[in-house]
Amino acid sequence: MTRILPLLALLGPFAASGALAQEPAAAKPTETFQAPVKNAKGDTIGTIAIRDGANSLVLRVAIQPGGLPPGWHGMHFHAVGDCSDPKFLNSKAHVNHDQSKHGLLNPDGPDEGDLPNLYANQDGSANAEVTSETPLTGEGGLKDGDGSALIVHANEDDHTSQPIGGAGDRVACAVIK
Ligand SMILES: [Cu+2]
Ligand SMILES: [Zn+2]
Repeated sequence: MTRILPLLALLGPFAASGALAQEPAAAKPTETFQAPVKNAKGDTIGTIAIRDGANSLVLRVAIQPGGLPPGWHGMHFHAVGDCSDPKFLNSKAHVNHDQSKHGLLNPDGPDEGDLPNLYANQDGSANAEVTSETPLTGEGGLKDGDGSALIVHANEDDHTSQPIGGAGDRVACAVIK
């Protein structure tokens, strides 16, 4: 035993450097972000939590009871991190860097802002976790110069029609900046 241990100690560094040489560039560290979700009156109705890691951005949405009308709601990343007006029009259109068509089910889509629908329960609460290929930071990231916003719409997104899948008014907003 006493002879084997020093031998392993000697081999250890070589084995480790050999493994590292085959790895791709260092994996992107996971970045996190949290923000309140506000309704048209400016009241906080929930939170968003984002984790952006090596393979995907993971968005968790948690809406309190009474926060939303029951049923399905379109949900998108909009281009500007501004929730200051009651209709949330300051958040502008969907994040869309390459003139893609809107819609997760559109053959000419999706744009970078498109996300699955959010379902609110009978009590108006909602919890969901969805992924997006749009990064939090860096090229094309949500935290660009003017930020971005997560918008929840009054109606569900059909994921096909232009410009926003028939999702209607904007009813909730979270600044991502
Ligand atoms: Cu939208
Ligand atoms: Zn879209």
